[in-house]
Amino acid sequence: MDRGHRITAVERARRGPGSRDRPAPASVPSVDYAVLAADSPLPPDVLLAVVFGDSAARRADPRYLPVRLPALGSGCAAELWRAAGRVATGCEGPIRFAADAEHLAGIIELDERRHGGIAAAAERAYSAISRFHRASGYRHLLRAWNYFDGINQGRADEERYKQFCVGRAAGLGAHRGRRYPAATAIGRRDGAPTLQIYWLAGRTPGAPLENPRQLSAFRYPRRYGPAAPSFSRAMLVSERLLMISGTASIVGHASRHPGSLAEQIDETLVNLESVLERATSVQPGIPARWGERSLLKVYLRDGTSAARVQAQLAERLPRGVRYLILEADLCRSELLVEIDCVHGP
Ligand code: 3EB
Repeated sequence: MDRGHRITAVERARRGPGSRDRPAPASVPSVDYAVLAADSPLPPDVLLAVVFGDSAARRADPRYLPVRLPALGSGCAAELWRAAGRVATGCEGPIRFAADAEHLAGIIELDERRHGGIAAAAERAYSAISRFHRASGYRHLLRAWNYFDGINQGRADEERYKQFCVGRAAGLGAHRGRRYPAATAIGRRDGAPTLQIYWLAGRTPGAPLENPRQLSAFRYPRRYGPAAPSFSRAMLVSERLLMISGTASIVGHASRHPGSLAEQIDETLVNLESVLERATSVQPGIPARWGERSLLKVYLRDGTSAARVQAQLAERLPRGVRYLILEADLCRSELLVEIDCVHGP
C-alpha cells in the first residue's frame, strides 16, 4: 500500500463517508439506456456497452458485453457508459477494459468448467480484478454486476449463489477491510457455464453506504451461507453520482412478502428510498427524488408479470424515471423481484 493511499484512508476515517471535503473525482461517466444498431461500431467515447437479450451477439470490441437475460417491455436493451474525455482500451489476461482519466470499466468472463465450479471461478475472477486494480492507477472498486447461470441450483450451502459468495469473498481478500463495492448478483437461465462480471473502478475512492432498514449484507448471519455477501448497499461515486446495489424485499436480513410480487415491489421501493435518503443526508448534491437521471434495472423472476410490474412502477415512480425489465433468477428463491439503480448527473 503506498503512502498516499494510506493517508487517504486515515482522512476518510476521520471525516466520515460522503463528507464534503473527501477527494472528489474530476469527472464521472454518464450512464444511459439505448438501442444499439446491430452492426454499427460503438462510438469512441463509450466505456462499456452491456446488451441484454436472448439474441445479444458477440462483437470483437472489448467494451461490448452481451448478457443473455431477456429484456421485457420497453425494448431498450443496451446499457451504455460514456466517458468524460479520451478512452483507452486494453486487455490483461482475462480482463478487458476501457478507461478515461478518472474511471475504468472492466469485464471478465470465465468458464466455470475450466476453474472447477462457481466458487473457484468467482475466486479466480475477484483475485484477478483485485490484482489488476492494485497495479493500476484505478485502485478503487466502486460497483460490480455479476451474472451466472442457475443461481438457485444446489441445496443448502451448496446453492450456487452461496458458493459464488464463498469464492468472491476469498478472491477479494481481507485487504480491503469492509469497504466493499456496491453490487448486483443475478441468475441467467441460458445454461452457459460462464461467470460474467462487469464493474466500475476509480482513481478516487467512493463512499460506500448502507441501508438503515437492512442489515449490512456482509454481516448476514450464518444461515444465509458459509461466507457473507461482500457488497455495500450503495456507492457514492462522486458528489452527484449514486450507484445502488441490487435491492429486494429484505428488511433486516429476512425476506418479506413471499409469494406477493406487488408487495415485494413496494418493499423494494421503500428500501431504495431509504438508501436515497441516506445518500442525500451525507451528500446534498445528490438529487433527493427519482427523476430523468434515475436508471433502474428491474430483475423479474416471472417475465409474464412484466405488464403488471410496469403499471405498478408507473404509479409509484415519477414520470421520466427509466427502467429495463429483465427476466432473471434472484439470489434467494423466495425473491420475485430485485431492482438496482444508477442515480446521477
Ligand atoms: C440482498 O439484499 C439481495 O451478492 O452481490 C443484492 C445485491 C443481493 C447484491 C450480491 C446480492 C448481491 O441480499 C441479494
